[in-house]
Amino acid sequence: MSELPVAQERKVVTSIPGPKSQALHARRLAAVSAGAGAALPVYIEKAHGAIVVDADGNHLIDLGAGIGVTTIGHTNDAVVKAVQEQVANLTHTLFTLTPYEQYVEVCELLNKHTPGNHSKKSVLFNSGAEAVENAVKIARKATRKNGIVVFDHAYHGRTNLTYSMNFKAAPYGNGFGPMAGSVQHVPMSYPFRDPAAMTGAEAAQRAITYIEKRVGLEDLAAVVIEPIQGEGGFIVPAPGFLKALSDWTHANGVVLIADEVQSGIARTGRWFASDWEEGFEPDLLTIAKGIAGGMPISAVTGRAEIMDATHPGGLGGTFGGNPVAAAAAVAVLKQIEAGGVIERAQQIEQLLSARLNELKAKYPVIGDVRGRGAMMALEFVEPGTSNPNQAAVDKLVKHCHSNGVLILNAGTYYNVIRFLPPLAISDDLLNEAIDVLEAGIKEL
Ligand code: PLZ
Repeated sequence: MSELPVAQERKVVTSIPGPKSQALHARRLAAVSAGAGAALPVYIEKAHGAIVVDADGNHLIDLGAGIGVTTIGHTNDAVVKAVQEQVANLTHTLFTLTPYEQYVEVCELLNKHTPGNHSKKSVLFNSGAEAVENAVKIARKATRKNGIVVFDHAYHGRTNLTYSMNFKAAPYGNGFGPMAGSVQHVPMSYPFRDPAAMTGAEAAQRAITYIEKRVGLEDLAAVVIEPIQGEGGFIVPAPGFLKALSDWTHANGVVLIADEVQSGIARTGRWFASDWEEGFEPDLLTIAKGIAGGMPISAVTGRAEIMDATHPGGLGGTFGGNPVAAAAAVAVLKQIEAGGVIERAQQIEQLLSARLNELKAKYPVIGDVRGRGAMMALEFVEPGTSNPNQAAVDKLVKHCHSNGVLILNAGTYYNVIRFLPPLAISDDLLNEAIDVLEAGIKEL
């Protein structure tokens, strides 16, 4: 369906970045704010499946999917078709003025496939940060309280409220004026770095004690947690942690918000990462990234009584749930519903976890392998210790990029390599990308 076929193969034909990318980068440096960073300045012209093609004709294996966005695959045929048809019919009305069906359909699909059998409603926005902002607004309105609890290593966005919710002040918050108030950070369950025998329930109790002592229940509106932390380094909390937390919030009238912006929409081998923990029942979910194959759209989905507590007119925005993006989301959600997509994420986990655990057994610079589905990571350490090894990750990321594998780092200490491939990736491409990574590890 994409205009020119994109061969699903790695092909490095120039240095990376090549001359055309370098020329484009010079233009960019003159025209674009320095505040927008550039992790890998190769300028991409087209993409399909799991391959992105740059201006110089290099074909790179994509292990990042634009940070977990093109989960269904680049230029997925059904998404391209839905967008092309929709863009020719209707591009905008503003849903809160004169509505259209696609918005409603996205909400119906999300209400159906998010965790929990309770009655649910949804509302649509443009970005992950906007979804998180609105989930907090909704929780505050429903509880008539202000306080928000977030976790160490969390990432929630780049708006004033959401950068105040991030764990890392640098680079997200520093120098950007007063942080939003009423946000408190408490300890996360981080099995690789927690005391060896600490269970999920114990880690939850540690967090709850912080909440009770430092924050108090009196003014606490919501607890916001990524069920698998994304930017923080794909930290999977110990089993039982999420359930104990939601048991506590439910018992205390606090809204539990699961930020599934990175972990949601088939990424982890379930519809949502929250589905992996029996008994974990978030009240609200924030959803974005993988929902629409690259089109910008996000959602808050959750308990109908909480979602309806906001007065009519209290939620909205000009572009939220735009018809073209909504049509793309319907195309993605229906493919997941039809079967095969979630199963593919599970197969990718099997392949990745076998290969990555082999690497860990061979190379003491790898301290931990973790994750679920097509959301897995390696945490690098100074061999024989658990000291974070950012230098190794920096070298490996460079090595992979030079060899046509687009790979992302992550982690509070920048010492994690994360795998977020489009689910359209073949086993062969995935194996080839890991071979490239292994060659880099050997050279360390
Ligand atoms: N919540 C869990 O992962 C976005 C950030 C990229 P937006 N993560 C990628 C960057 O450097 O800006 C994210 C997330 C979780 C919220 C967000 C925010 O989503 O769509 O970037 O606003």
